[in-house]
Amino acid sequence: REEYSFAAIEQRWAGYWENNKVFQAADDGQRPRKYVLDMFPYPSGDLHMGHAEAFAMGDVVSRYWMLRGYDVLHPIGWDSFGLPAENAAIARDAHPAEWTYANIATQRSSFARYGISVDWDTVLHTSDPEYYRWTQWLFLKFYERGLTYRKNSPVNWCPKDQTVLANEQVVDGACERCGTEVTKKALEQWYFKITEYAERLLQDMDALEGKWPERVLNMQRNWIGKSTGATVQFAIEDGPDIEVYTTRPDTLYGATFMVVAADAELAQQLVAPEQATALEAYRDQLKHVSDIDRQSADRPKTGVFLGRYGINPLSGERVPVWASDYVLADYGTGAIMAVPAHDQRDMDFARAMDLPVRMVVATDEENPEDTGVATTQAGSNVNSGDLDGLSGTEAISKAIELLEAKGTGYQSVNYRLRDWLLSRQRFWGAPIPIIHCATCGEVPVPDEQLPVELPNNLHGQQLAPKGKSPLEAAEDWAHVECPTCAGPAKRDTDTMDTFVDSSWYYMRFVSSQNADKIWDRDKLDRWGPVDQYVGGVEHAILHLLYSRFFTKALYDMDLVSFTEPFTRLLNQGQVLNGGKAMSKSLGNGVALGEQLDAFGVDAIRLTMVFASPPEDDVDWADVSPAASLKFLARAWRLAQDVQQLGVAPNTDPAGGVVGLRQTTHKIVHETEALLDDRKFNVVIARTMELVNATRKEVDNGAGAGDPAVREATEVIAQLVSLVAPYTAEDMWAMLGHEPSVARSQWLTVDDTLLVEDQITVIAQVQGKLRDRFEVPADISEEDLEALARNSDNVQRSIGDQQIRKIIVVPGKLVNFVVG
Ligand code: ANZ
Ligand code: ZN
Repeated sequence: REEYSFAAIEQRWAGYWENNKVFQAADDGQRPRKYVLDMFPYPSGDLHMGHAEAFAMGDVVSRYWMLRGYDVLHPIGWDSFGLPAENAAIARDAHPAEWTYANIATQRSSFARYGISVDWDTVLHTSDPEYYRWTQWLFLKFYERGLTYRKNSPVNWCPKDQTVLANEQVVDGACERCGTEVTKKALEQWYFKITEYAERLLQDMDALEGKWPERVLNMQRNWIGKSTGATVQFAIEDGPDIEVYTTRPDTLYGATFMVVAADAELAQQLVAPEQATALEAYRDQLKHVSDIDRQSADRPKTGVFLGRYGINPLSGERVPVWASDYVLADYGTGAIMAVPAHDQRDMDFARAMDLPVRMVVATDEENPEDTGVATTQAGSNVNSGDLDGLSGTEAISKAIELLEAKGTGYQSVNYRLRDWLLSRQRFWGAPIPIIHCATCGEVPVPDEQLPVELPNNLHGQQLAPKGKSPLEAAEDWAHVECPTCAGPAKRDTDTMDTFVDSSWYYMRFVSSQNADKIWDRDKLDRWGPVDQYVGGVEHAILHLLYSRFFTKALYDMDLVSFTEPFTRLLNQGQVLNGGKAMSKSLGNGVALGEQLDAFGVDAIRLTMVFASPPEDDVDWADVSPAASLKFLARAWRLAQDVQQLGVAPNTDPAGGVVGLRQTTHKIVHETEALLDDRKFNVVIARTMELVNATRKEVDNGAGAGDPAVREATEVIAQLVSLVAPYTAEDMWAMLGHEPSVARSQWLTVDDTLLVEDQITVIAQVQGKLRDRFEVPADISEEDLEALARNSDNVQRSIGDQQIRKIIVVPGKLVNFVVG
């Protein structure tokens, strides 16, 4: 008898699926479709444990849907532009493409070994000119629609990577990639107008409720940051009117001063001549303060009086106007009415500058005028003219009503979301397809000249960060004829943020080899949107928000027919070791390759999926790939037994032992619900139960020749195939079927086999039998007791005696002790 050997089994099936295109979607209109997608990998070295986990999870869904008879599209590609390749190229004096495509080759063969059910004919790489041609084409479509524009403004700058960053790439004031503290720089940069979509990005999340992790939805909601309040006009003596944005128009009577963002142009427009020098000095000093410090609550408040006074539109009061850094230039109107009694930042400023504090909402808290602690609870308005006695939303509505009547304010909405800064001063990205002409201005590169390919003569040190794009050095490349006037002109030398590439790749997959069109619209209509997307929570805002924006914009351009790209989202957990994320500095890394060599692909995949629910972290120190391997061998031996002693394939299972058939059908039935719920680990536990029940029947029951054993073993092969494709394929062949198990038919559950096991229990009073019931075997103690209590015979026997004690023996009896 052959022993289970993962190495021999892997060898037998190596290349089988790819060579036979087992996982190519038929797209023949015969069957309903499902589109499963894993976030595509970045080609930094070989696959690691994190990839192994994420792809194992996605594969469960993909393989399950295939077994359920769906035509499944499950593609793979590489997010292959980006900084690491460029840094590697500088270090090795090479071209980024060399490093990138070598890593892709390594990862590709690892993916093939890992047995992921992908269609290898649809592969794409975002750094291929055939792909980025369309990234550029989309840039121009957005440009045509006014959704791409260039502006000069202070931007986030990473001093180490020497490039600008989007707001989304600044995490706690640092570059999300290298951790360097981000500074500000005034630069002319390209933006996508994502703010135009803020409200739709927010509203459409309602439909994702329950389908996306709540955590991701909340992170996106917070990032979009909708706030509702009022825009209020203050007239300025000897100056232009100022508008302020406030969420608390009910506190208008407590506005004892105003503050303008010191770095906003408004501050310069407003400042009285005698204060201009002071303002300039303050602004200079600001340049050295990071955004994070500016917003920090415990930093002492600083500012400059602008020498101006505003008039409160409701009270008519005259209030001084200050400039400070705690007000941000690019939020709301860049100016506020300060209400120190009810806003702590304003309170701190008032105390620092000796400005008056006036309580206008009386609450249970101590008077802020005395304590210096702003009060924020709900209460009743005081010192507030017509607003006196009102509270909360009533006071807010009334204030807005009064402002509207005077024409000095209105209800308004603000979003924290900012436009997406997409240009980068780096080499390894899609060149921005714009030509700058002294005569014609910005000229889009005509379609027929796309792609604007990267020059291939730059490498090594020429790519070193210099604060301007390395493409500036490619003079032959940069200097071109203007497409409009044929005069001398220059290409834009910035490249696009790689998040632009990944914002639309899921659409390209439906026709990734189409050289003439970005996608085949019919195919995209048939396949899109993605039914199940799988990837890490680190993309909660960046990639997922950008993709949602792209989808909506493309819908508005009538290029796609759906408005949300990913119907369901699964965030797999991390793989830890010893309770901590694997890292070089901790020295707790686990090399995927070594694990695969030691235990085989199947056991590692099984271990990943069995360890915990997919959203939870897996601690590699707590799991046992050796136990997984043992289980796989046990499952495999059942197929071997059926091969040697069992009935032929396609034998009617109806004559098989009923007990095992009931177990099989019950487990398949449960599995369907569990898989819809993404409880993959529980599915594996059920599979283990089925293996045990079947083994028992083979060894101590009806034997391997019973048709129920074949039926159960075939189901086991299918369930095993969700995580352990090599073992499952081998089992399927031993069971006498043509490969592939992936294309086999899912068992149709026979409802008559689902009846729960019934058992007989008895009810006693003082140890004497009084009644009997047929109940489900797994009845709870409470239900059993209630059933016995309600029995007529039992009640008659107890009569008016006191029940002193009730003894419940699960599965057997209930005894009432009375007297
Ligand atoms: C008066 C007031 C009284 C305020 C009060 C709050 C409490 P959210 O909810 O985040 O939208 N604000 C407005 N623009 C600002 C800017 N550019 N920089 C810093 N702060 C700004 O916050 C809106 C509130 O933040 C506004 O309401 C304003 O202060 C402040 F008891 O106005 B409030
Ligand atoms: Zn021109």
